[in-house]
Amino acid sequence: MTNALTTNPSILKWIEEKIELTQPDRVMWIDGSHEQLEELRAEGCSTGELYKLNEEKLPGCYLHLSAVNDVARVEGRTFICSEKEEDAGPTNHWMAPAEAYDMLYNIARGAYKGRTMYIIPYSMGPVGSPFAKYGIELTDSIYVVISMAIMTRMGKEVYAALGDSDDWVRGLHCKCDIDEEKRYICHFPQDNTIISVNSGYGGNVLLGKKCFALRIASNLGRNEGWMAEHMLILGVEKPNGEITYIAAAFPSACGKTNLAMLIPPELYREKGYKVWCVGDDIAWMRVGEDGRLWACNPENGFFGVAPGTSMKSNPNALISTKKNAIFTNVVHNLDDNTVWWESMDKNPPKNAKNWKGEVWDCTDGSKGAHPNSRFTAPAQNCPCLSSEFDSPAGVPISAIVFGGRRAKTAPLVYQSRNWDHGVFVGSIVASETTAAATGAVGVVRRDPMAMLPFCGYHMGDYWKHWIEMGKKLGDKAPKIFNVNWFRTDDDGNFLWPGFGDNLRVLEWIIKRCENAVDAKETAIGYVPNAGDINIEGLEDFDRATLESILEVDKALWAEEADGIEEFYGKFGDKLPAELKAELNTLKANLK
Ligand code: GTP
Ligand code: SPV
Ligand code: MN
Repeated sequence: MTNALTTNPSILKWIEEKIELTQPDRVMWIDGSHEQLEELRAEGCSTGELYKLNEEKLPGCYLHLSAVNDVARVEGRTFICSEKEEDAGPTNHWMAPAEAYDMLYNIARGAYKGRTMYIIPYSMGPVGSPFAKYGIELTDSIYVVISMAIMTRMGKEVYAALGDSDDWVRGLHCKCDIDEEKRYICHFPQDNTIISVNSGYGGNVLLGKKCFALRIASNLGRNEGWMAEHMLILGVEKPNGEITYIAAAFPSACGKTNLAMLIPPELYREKGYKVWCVGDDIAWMRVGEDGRLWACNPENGFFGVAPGTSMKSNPNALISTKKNAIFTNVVHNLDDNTVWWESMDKNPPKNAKNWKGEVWDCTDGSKGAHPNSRFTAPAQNCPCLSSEFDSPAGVPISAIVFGGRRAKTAPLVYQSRNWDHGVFVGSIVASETTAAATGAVGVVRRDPMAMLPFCGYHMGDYWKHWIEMGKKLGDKAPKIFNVNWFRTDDDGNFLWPGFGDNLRVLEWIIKRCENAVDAKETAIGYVPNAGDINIEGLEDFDRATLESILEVDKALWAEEADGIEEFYGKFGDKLPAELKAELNTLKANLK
């Protein structure tokens, strides 16, 4: 093959087959160089796929608008194509591999005619680290190439790291006609292969992210004895310099990026507290040589929710977007060629286009940015990026935190009694749905470990894997907690201030890990004594409100237990006995 950047036979063979299938006019081997990326950005601007933004105010930044019918993940069109249907489990859509390949190849046949095939080599995790896994994505989208350059370690060093190995993840993306009826995101765990057709939206086409780092990697982790989770990773530094690392799983658009980049309240800043971001969406975790659980963020950038990101809510995220970033489906401010979204500030631009590219009147009541509009920003831009970000060993995790968006029921925070009970707590996560996926918003659904749309195999086997990891970790296992920042009053107002003030809850969590504070035993686990959550310096928030959001309402939890039992019913024999026992304990505790 001409200009090939590798002699790896498994890569060359696979690419030759895909060239034959898709029939590109041109093939471009992406090497990761600045020059090549600049050339592609310029080409993207010339075709309208990208807009170059104000170089003074947003240097190196671009705006991209996806098709109006293509703005979020499509869970109904996402498939796990395992050999056996049973291995996909009741929470995934399944298609037989032969049938899926056949259908997808029919869609992909000739799909690159008149287009260029870009060959993207990328690493999830620092190249050469024990965590690293490699992938090749073929795409016909410049937006995908320049986004992968931010979100992954992309470039020809991946070929050097791979040598002649065939241990790499195959990814084929074809934009086709962005036809919703022919949109499919398919995963073949037995072949380490992902095929995505008829979409241009990040979550469906940046194949290193949810497709590889969660759906395929969860299979790899199960087989190889590690974990791939939908978790942020952060470090809390105390005034004495000690850093405690926490991993937290919340469903999409429920606050991972915000928590990962938290700025401590003034009171804590004055004392010398700092929070360091290791990752905001995905954690790969394995047992280290010391027997503890170590975590690494396999990504190299943030694909964050834009609306709501402001200097007030998340300055670190906003600052991360100020250079070399890509904005998708936000408002284009035509006066100064910058971007805007709801709640960025109180000054929506007067002369602007909305996320659909239409002239937008900010006074007409319509939203300018799509609720799932996103920024793609290099991790290195983040002012609070952890010095361990590139560490090949990862960071040691002391606490795992689950959470969701619940107006009622779940208290602000509680701790599980032990690892198996913690697995139960993760398995019963429920949350009100958000705009991150197509479908109704605000409906409570079960989202175990925030992995419902991302677990690449049978959820019952996944829970079993969690239980086995606990056995391996023994008394070195992280402590497991659940949080809920989203309790509301009768008028729907959030009761807990959230954001930076969430550190007050993390502080309690860390103290529990150090056995430095007592707790109240309740039917669902350990809940803080209200006096142990520091509310000093909070305006308009009193002890009575705190007590109200720490409350465990037995009647609501009895309903919850019924819901869990019904949900568990889907898993039949695959429901681990440990979880069944935990449900029985919960029911007994509620009597
Ligand atoms: P994905 O990238 O989809 O996985 O989302 P995420 O979990 O990283 O969510 P993100 O941090 O982007 O937050 C999503 C929404 O939740 C934003 O609108 C935030 O303003 C809101 N949010 C985050 N943290 C809090 C909080 O502590 N309290 C309240 N009330 N809202 C929050
Ligand atoms: C999520 O939905 O959890 C995201 C965005 O992080 S996407 O990459 O679209 O999955
Ligand atoms: Mn996510």
